[in-house]
Amino acid sequence: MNAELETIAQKMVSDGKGILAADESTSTIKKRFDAIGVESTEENRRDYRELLFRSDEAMKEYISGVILFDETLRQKAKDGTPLVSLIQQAGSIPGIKVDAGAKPMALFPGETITEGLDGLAGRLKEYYDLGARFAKWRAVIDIGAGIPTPGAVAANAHALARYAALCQEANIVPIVEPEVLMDGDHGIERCYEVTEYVLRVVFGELYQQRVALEGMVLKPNMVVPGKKARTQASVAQVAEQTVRVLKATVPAAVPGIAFLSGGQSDEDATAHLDAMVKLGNLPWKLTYSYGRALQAAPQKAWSGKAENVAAAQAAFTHRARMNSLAALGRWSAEQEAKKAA
Ligand code: 5MM
Repeated sequence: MNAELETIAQKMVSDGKGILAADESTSTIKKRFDAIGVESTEENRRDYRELLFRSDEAMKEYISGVILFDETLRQKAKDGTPLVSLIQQAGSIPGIKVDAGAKPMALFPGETITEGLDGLAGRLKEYYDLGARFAKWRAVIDIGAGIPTPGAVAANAHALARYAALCQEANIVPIVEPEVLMDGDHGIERCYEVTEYVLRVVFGELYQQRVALEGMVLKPNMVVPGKKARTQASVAQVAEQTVRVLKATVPAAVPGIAFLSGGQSDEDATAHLDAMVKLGNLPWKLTYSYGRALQAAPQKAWSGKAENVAAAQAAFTHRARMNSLAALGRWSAEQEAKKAA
Protein backbone atom coordinates (compact mmCIF):
# COMPACT_ATOMS: atom_id res chain seq x y z
CA MET A 1 0.00 0.00 0.00
CA ASN A 2 1.21 3.50 -0.89
CA ALA A 3 2.03 5.23 2.43
CA GLU A 4 1.58 8.73 0.97
CA LEU A 5 -2.02 7.95 0.01
CA GLU A 6 -2.75 6.47 3.41
CA THR A 7 -1.31 9.49 5.22
CA ILE A 8 -3.34 11.96 3.14
CA ALA A 9 -6.55 9.93 3.54
CA GLN A 10 -6.10 9.84 7.31
CA LYS A 11 -5.38 13.58 7.41
CA MET A 12 -8.58 14.27 5.48
CA VAL A 13 -10.63 12.64 8.25
CA SER A 14 -8.53 13.63 11.27
CA ASP A 15 -10.31 14.29 14.57
CA GLY A 16 -12.66 17.25 14.53
CA LYS A 17 -11.90 18.12 10.91
CA GLY A 18 -13.86 17.68 7.71
CA ILE A 19 -13.93 18.70 4.07
CA LEU A 20 -15.30 21.84 2.47
CA ALA A 21 -16.94 20.98 -0.86
CA ALA A 22 -16.40 24.20 -2.82
CA ASP A 23 -16.26 22.49 -6.22
CA GLU A 24 -19.47 23.84 -7.71
CA SER A 25 -19.22 23.74 -11.48
CA THR A 26 -19.91 26.96 -13.38
CA SER A 27 -23.62 26.19 -13.76
CA THR A 28 -24.10 25.23 -10.10
CA ILE A 29 -22.30 28.28 -8.67
CA LYS A 30 -24.44 30.43 -10.99
CA LYS A 31 -27.56 28.96 -9.35
CA ARG A 32 -26.13 29.69 -5.88
CA PHE A 33 -25.19 33.25 -6.88
CA ASP A 34 -28.57 33.85 -8.55
CA ALA A 35 -30.18 33.02 -5.19
CA ILE A 36 -28.24 35.85 -3.50
CA GLY A 37 -28.49 38.29 -6.40
CA VAL A 38 -24.83 38.11 -7.43
CA GLU A 39 -23.62 37.88 -11.01
CA SER A 40 -21.50 34.78 -11.60
CA THR A 41 -18.36 36.41 -13.02
CA GLU A 42 -14.88 34.95 -12.67
CA GLU A 43 -13.98 37.80 -10.31
CA ASN A 44 -17.02 37.29 -8.07
CA ARG A 45 -16.38 33.57 -7.89
CA ARG A 46 -12.78 34.32 -6.94
CA ASP A 47 -13.74 36.92 -4.31
CA TYR A 48 -16.27 34.58 -2.72
CA ARG A 49 -13.95 31.59 -2.55
CA GLU A 50 -11.07 33.77 -1.38
CA LEU A 51 -13.11 34.93 1.61
CA LEU A 52 -13.75 31.30 2.56
CA PHE A 53 -10.09 30.31 2.27
CA ARG A 54 -9.02 33.39 4.28
CA SER A 55 -11.33 32.41 7.18
CA ASP A 56 -8.47 31.70 9.52
CA GLU A 57 -10.10 29.83 12.40
CA ALA A 58 -12.29 27.69 10.14
CA MET A 59 -9.53 26.72 7.76
CA LYS A 60 -6.92 26.02 10.42
CA GLU A 61 -9.07 24.28 12.99
CA TYR A 62 -12.00 22.63 11.21
CA ILE A 63 -11.29 22.13 7.48
CA SER A 64 -8.90 19.31 6.59
CA GLY A 65 -9.27 19.77 2.84
CA VAL A 66 -11.13 21.75 0.19
CA ILE A 67 -12.57 20.28 -3.01
CA LEU A 68 -12.03 22.77 -5.82
CA PHE A 69 -13.35 23.22 -9.34
CA ASP A 70 -10.73 23.38 -12.11
CA GLU A 71 -11.04 27.18 -12.40
CA THR A 72 -10.34 27.73 -8.68
CA LEU A 73 -7.26 25.49 -8.67
CA ARG A 74 -5.70 27.90 -11.19
CA GLN A 75 -6.99 31.17 -9.74
CA LYS A 76 -5.08 33.84 -7.84
CA ALA A 77 -6.35 35.91 -4.90
CA LYS A 78 -6.71 39.68 -5.29
CA ASP A 79 -3.13 40.17 -4.04
CA GLY A 80 -1.75 37.61 -6.52
CA THR A 81 -1.38 34.68 -4.09
CA PRO A 82 -2.62 31.45 -5.67
CA LEU A 83 -5.82 30.31 -3.93
CA VAL A 84 -4.19 26.89 -3.54
CA SER A 85 -1.44 28.54 -1.45
CA LEU A 86 -4.04 30.11 0.87
CA ILE A 87 -5.42 26.64 1.55
CA GLN A 88 -1.97 25.13 2.06
CA GLN A 89 -0.86 27.98 4.33
CA ALA A 90 -3.80 27.20 6.61
CA GLY A 91 -2.59 23.59 6.84
CA SER A 92 -5.49 22.33 4.75
CA ILE A 93 -5.21 20.09 1.67
CA PRO A 94 -6.32 21.19 -1.80
CA GLY A 95 -8.43 18.68 -3.73
CA ILE A 96 -10.04 18.70 -7.17
CA LYS A 97 -13.34 17.61 -8.68
CA VAL A 98 -12.39 15.57 -11.75
CA ASP A 99 -15.70 14.26 -13.04
CA ALA A 100 -17.33 15.98 -15.99
CA GLY A 101 -20.80 15.75 -14.51
CA ALA A 102 -23.77 13.38 -14.58
CA LYS A 103 -25.23 13.06 -18.10
CA PRO A 104 -28.42 11.30 -19.29
CA MET A 105 -27.55 7.62 -19.72
CA ALA A 106 -28.29 6.14 -23.15
CA LEU A 107 -31.20 3.63 -23.06
CA PHE A 108 -31.80 4.31 -19.34
CA PRO A 109 -34.53 6.99 -19.22
CA GLY A 110 -34.45 9.04 -16.02
CA GLU A 111 -30.98 7.84 -15.02
CA THR A 112 -27.54 9.40 -15.41
CA ILE A 113 -23.99 8.26 -15.89
CA THR A 114 -21.11 10.39 -14.65
CA GLU A 115 -18.60 11.16 -17.39
CA GLY A 116 -14.93 12.17 -17.35
CA LEU A 117 -12.72 9.08 -17.63
CA ASP A 118 -11.29 9.98 -21.06
CA GLY A 119 -7.89 11.62 -20.62
CA LEU A 120 -8.20 11.50 -16.83
CA ALA A 121 -4.70 10.04 -16.30
CA GLY A 122 -3.14 13.11 -17.94
CA ARG A 123 -5.37 15.55 -16.08
CA LEU A 124 -4.52 13.94 -12.74
CA LYS A 125 -0.81 14.39 -13.42
CA GLU A 126 -1.37 18.08 -14.07
CA TYR A 127 -3.60 18.45 -10.99
CA TYR A 128 -0.91 16.84 -8.82
CA ASP A 129 1.62 19.37 -10.14
CA LEU A 130 -0.84 22.18 -9.35
CA GLY A 131 -1.03 20.98 -5.72
CA ALA A 132 -4.07 18.69 -5.55
CA ARG A 133 -3.56 15.71 -3.26
CA PHE A 134 -7.06 14.29 -3.42
CA ALA A 135 -9.86 14.21 -5.97
CA LYS A 136 -13.60 13.75 -6.13
CA TRP A 137 -16.01 11.98 -8.50
CA ARG A 138 -19.73 12.02 -7.90
CA ALA A 139 -22.18 9.41 -9.20
CA VAL A 140 -25.84 10.42 -8.97
CA ILE A 141 -28.51 7.82 -8.21
CA ASP A 142 -32.11 8.96 -8.25
CA ILE A 143 -34.97 7.06 -6.60
CA GLY A 144 -38.26 6.86 -8.50
CA ALA A 145 -40.70 4.50 -10.18
CA GLY A 146 -38.57 1.65 -11.54
CA ILE A 147 -35.27 3.37 -10.79
CA PRO A 148 -32.47 2.95 -10.01
CA THR A 149 -31.88 0.01 -12.33
CA PRO A 150 -29.05 -2.51 -11.83
CA GLY A 151 -27.61 -1.49 -15.22
CA ALA A 152 -27.24 2.17 -14.28
CA VAL A 153 -25.87 1.43 -10.82
CA ALA A 154 -23.30 -0.99 -12.30
CA ALA A 155 -22.17 1.56 -14.91
CA ASN A 156 -21.78 4.31 -12.31
CA ALA A 157 -19.97 2.03 -9.86
CA HIS A 158 -17.60 0.89 -12.59
CA ALA A 159 -16.78 4.49 -13.53
CA LEU A 160 -16.22 5.38 -9.85
CA ALA A 161 -13.81 2.46 -9.46
CA ARG A 162 -11.90 3.23 -12.68
CA TYR A 163 -11.57 6.85 -11.52
CA ALA A 164 -10.34 5.71 -8.08
CA ALA A 165 -7.73 3.40 -9.63
CA LEU A 166 -6.44 6.20 -11.89
CA CYS A 167 -6.21 8.54 -8.87
CA GLN A 168 -4.23 6.09 -6.79
CA GLU A 169 -1.82 5.48 -9.64
CA ALA A 170 -1.29 9.28 -9.77
CA ASN A 171 -0.69 9.47 -5.99
CA ILE A 172 -4.00 11.23 -5.45
CA VAL A 173 -6.52 10.06 -2.84
CA PRO A 174 -9.92 9.42 -4.44
CA ILE A 175 -13.07 10.57 -2.71
CA VAL A 176 -15.66 8.06 -3.92
CA GLU A 177 -19.07 9.75 -3.92
CA PRO A 178 -22.10 7.64 -4.82
CA GLU A 179 -24.97 10.02 -3.99
CA VAL A 180 -28.45 8.60 -3.60
CA LEU A 181 -30.59 11.72 -3.98
CA MET A 182 -33.16 12.73 -1.39
CA ASP A 183 -35.59 14.07 -4.03
CA GLY A 184 -38.95 12.32 -4.16
CA ASP A 185 -41.58 11.03 -1.76
CA HIS A 186 -40.10 7.64 -0.85
CA GLY A 187 -39.75 6.57 2.77
CA ILE A 188 -36.56 6.04 4.75
CA GLU A 189 -36.76 2.25 4.14
CA ARG A 190 -36.49 2.75 0.37
CA CYS A 191 -33.48 5.04 0.84
CA TYR A 192 -31.90 2.35 3.03
CA GLU A 193 -32.54 -0.35 0.44
CA VAL A 194 -31.12 1.66 -2.47
CA THR A 195 -28.13 2.91 -0.48
CA GLU A 196 -27.27 -0.63 0.60
CA TYR A 197 -27.47 -1.91 -2.95
CA VAL A 198 -25.40 0.95 -4.38
CA LEU A 199 -22.67 0.62 -1.73
CA ARG A 200 -22.43 -3.14 -2.21
CA VAL A 201 -22.01 -2.72 -5.97
CA VAL A 202 -19.51 0.14 -5.53
CA PHE A 203 -17.28 -1.84 -3.13
CA GLY A 204 -17.45 -4.87 -5.45
CA GLU A 205 -16.18 -2.72 -8.32
CA LEU A 206 -13.48 -1.09 -6.17
CA TYR A 207 -12.21 -4.58 -5.38
CA GLN A 208 -12.27 -5.63 -9.04
CA GLN A 209 -10.35 -2.53 -10.04
CA ARG A 210 -7.72 -3.15 -7.30
CA VAL A 211 -8.37 0.06 -5.40
CA ALA A 212 -6.63 0.13 -2.00
CA LEU A 213 -9.37 0.93 0.49
CA GLU A 214 -6.82 2.35 2.97
CA GLY A 215 -6.07 5.13 0.49
CA MET A 216 -9.57 6.41 -0.24
CA VAL A 217 -12.40 8.29 1.46
CA LEU A 218 -16.08 7.43 0.97
CA LYS A 219 -18.55 10.30 0.54
CA PRO A 220 -22.05 8.86 0.83
CA ASN A 221 -25.52 10.22 1.45
CA MET A 222 -27.16 9.67 4.80
CA VAL A 223 -30.21 7.39 4.96
CA VAL A 224 -33.13 9.83 4.97
CA PRO A 225 -36.70 9.86 3.65
CA GLY A 226 -37.36 11.71 0.40
CA LYS A 227 -37.92 15.47 0.85
CA LYS A 228 -41.58 15.07 -0.13
CA ALA A 229 -42.22 11.96 1.99
CA ARG A 230 -45.28 12.19 4.22
CA THR A 231 -43.42 10.75 7.20
CA GLN A 232 -40.14 12.42 8.04
CA ALA A 233 -37.59 10.71 10.30
CA SER A 234 -36.18 11.67 13.68
CA VAL A 235 -32.51 12.49 14.12
CA ALA A 236 -32.06 9.20 16.00
CA GLN A 237 -33.66 7.19 13.16
CA VAL A 238 -31.45 8.78 10.50
CA ALA A 239 -28.35 8.15 12.61
CA GLU A 240 -29.26 4.52 13.35
CA GLN A 241 -30.24 3.64 9.76
CA THR A 242 -27.19 5.35 8.27
CA VAL A 243 -24.72 3.66 10.61
CA ARG A 244 -26.51 0.34 10.08
CA VAL A 245 -26.20 0.49 6.28
CA LEU A 246 -22.57 1.61 6.46
CA LYS A 247 -21.63 -1.18 8.88
CA ALA A 248 -23.26 -3.66 6.53
CA THR A 249 -21.42 -2.49 3.43
CA VAL A 250 -18.23 -0.47 4.10
CA PRO A 251 -15.09 -2.45 5.01
CA ALA A 252 -13.18 -1.33 8.11
CA ALA A 253 -10.08 -0.76 5.96
CA VAL A 254 -11.64 2.49 4.70
CA PRO A 255 -10.13 5.18 6.96
CA GLY A 256 -13.05 7.55 6.87
CA ILE A 257 -16.51 8.41 5.68
CA ALA A 258 -17.20 12.07 4.92
CA PHE A 259 -20.90 12.69 4.29
CA LEU A 260 -22.50 14.96 1.72
CA SER A 261 -25.36 17.13 2.99
CA GLY A 262 -27.57 16.57 -0.06
CA GLY A 263 -30.05 19.39 0.57
CA GLN A 264 -30.61 18.84 4.29
CA SER A 265 -30.93 21.98 6.39
CA ASP A 266 -27.66 23.19 7.91
CA GLU A 267 -28.68 22.14 11.37
CA ASP A 268 -30.07 18.74 10.34
CA ALA A 269 -26.78 17.89 8.62
CA THR A 270 -24.91 18.78 11.82
CA ALA A 271 -27.34 17.02 14.18
CA HIS A 272 -27.33 13.81 12.11
CA LEU A 273 -23.54 13.62 12.05
CA ASP A 274 -23.33 14.29 15.78
CA ALA A 275 -25.90 11.58 16.56
CA MET A 276 -24.01 9.02 14.47
CA VAL A 277 -20.70 9.75 16.16
CA LYS A 278 -22.40 9.56 19.56
CA LEU A 279 -23.56 6.00 18.75
CA GLY A 280 -19.88 5.03 19.03
CA ASN A 281 -18.25 1.68 18.27
CA LEU A 282 -17.50 2.62 14.64
CA PRO A 283 -14.73 1.03 12.56
CA TRP A 284 -14.03 4.22 10.54
CA LYS A 285 -13.96 7.96 11.23
CA LEU A 286 -17.16 9.83 10.40
CA THR A 287 -17.03 13.46 9.31
CA TYR A 288 -18.44 16.02 6.86
CA SER A 289 -17.74 16.90 3.25
CA TYR A 290 -20.51 19.43 2.97
CA GLY A 291 -21.16 21.88 0.18
CA ARG A 292 -24.48 23.55 0.84
CA ALA A 293 -24.58 22.87 4.60
CA LEU A 294 -21.29 24.77 5.04
CA GLN A 295 -21.83 27.48 2.46
CA ALA A 296 -25.49 28.49 2.49
CA ALA A 297 -25.01 30.76 5.53
CA PRO A 298 -21.84 32.54 4.33
CA GLN A 299 -23.30 33.01 0.84
CA LYS A 300 -26.36 34.69 2.28
CA ALA A 301 -24.30 36.86 4.63
CA TRP A 302 -21.92 37.92 1.84
CA SER A 303 -24.47 38.68 -0.91
CA GLY A 304 -21.66 39.93 -3.11
CA LYS A 305 -20.76 42.98 -0.98
CA ALA A 306 -17.20 43.68 0.18
CA GLU A 307 -18.50 45.21 3.42
CA ASN A 308 -20.08 41.83 4.29
CA VAL A 309 -16.88 39.77 4.04
CA ALA A 310 -16.31 39.65 7.82
CA ALA A 311 -19.93 38.61 8.47
CA ALA A 312 -19.69 35.90 5.81
CA GLN A 313 -16.46 34.60 7.34
CA ALA A 314 -18.10 34.55 10.78
CA ALA A 315 -21.05 32.58 9.37
CA PHE A 316 -18.73 30.08 7.68
CA THR A 317 -16.62 29.71 10.82
CA HIS A 318 -19.70 29.10 12.93
CA ARG A 319 -20.99 26.31 10.67
CA ALA A 320 -17.54 24.76 10.39
CA ARG A 321 -17.17 24.86 14.20
CA MET A 322 -20.59 23.28 14.73
CA ASN A 323 -19.76 20.48 12.28
CA SER A 324 -16.36 19.97 13.88
CA LEU A 325 -18.10 19.50 17.23
CA ALA A 326 -20.50 17.06 15.55
CA ALA A 327 -17.62 15.04 14.09
CA LEU A 328 -16.35 14.71 17.67
CA GLY A 329 -19.84 13.89 19.01
CA ARG A 330 -19.78 17.04 21.14
CA TRP A 331 -22.44 19.19 19.43
CA SER A 332 -25.72 20.17 21.09
CA ALA A 333 -28.73 22.21 20.00
CA GLU A 334 -28.21 24.51 23.01
CA GLN A 335 -24.66 25.22 21.93
CA GLU A 336 -25.89 26.00 18.42
CA ALA A 337 -28.47 28.44 19.67
CA LYS A 338 -26.10 30.10 22.13
CA LYS A 339 -23.35 30.55 19.54
CA ALA A 340 -25.73 31.76 16.86
CA ALA A 341 -27.06 34.39 19.21
C1 5MM B 1 -20.49 21.59 -4.10
O1 5MM B 1 -21.29 20.84 -5.01
C2 5MM B 1 -20.60 19.76 -5.63
C3 5MM B 1 -20.50 19.90 -7.09
O2 5MM B 1 -21.72 19.93 -7.71
P1 5MM B 1 -21.82 20.03 -9.33
O3 5MM B 1 -20.76 19.16 -9.94
O4 5MM B 1 -23.20 19.51 -9.56
O5 5MM B 1 -21.66 21.45 -9.71
C4 5MM B 1 -21.26 18.44 -5.16
O6 5MM B 1 -20.74 17.30 -5.81
C5 5MM B 1 -20.95 18.30 -3.71
O7 5MM B 1 -19.57 18.09 -3.54
C6 5MM B 1 -21.66 17.16 -3.02
O8 5MM B 1 -22.93 16.88 -3.57
C7 5MM B 1 -21.83 17.57 -1.57
O9 5MM B 1 -22.46 18.80 -1.52
P2 5MM B 1 -23.77 18.97 -0.62
O10 5MM B 1 -24.27 20.33 -0.96
O11 5MM B 1 -24.69 17.84 -1.02
O12 5MM B 1 -23.26 18.83 0.81
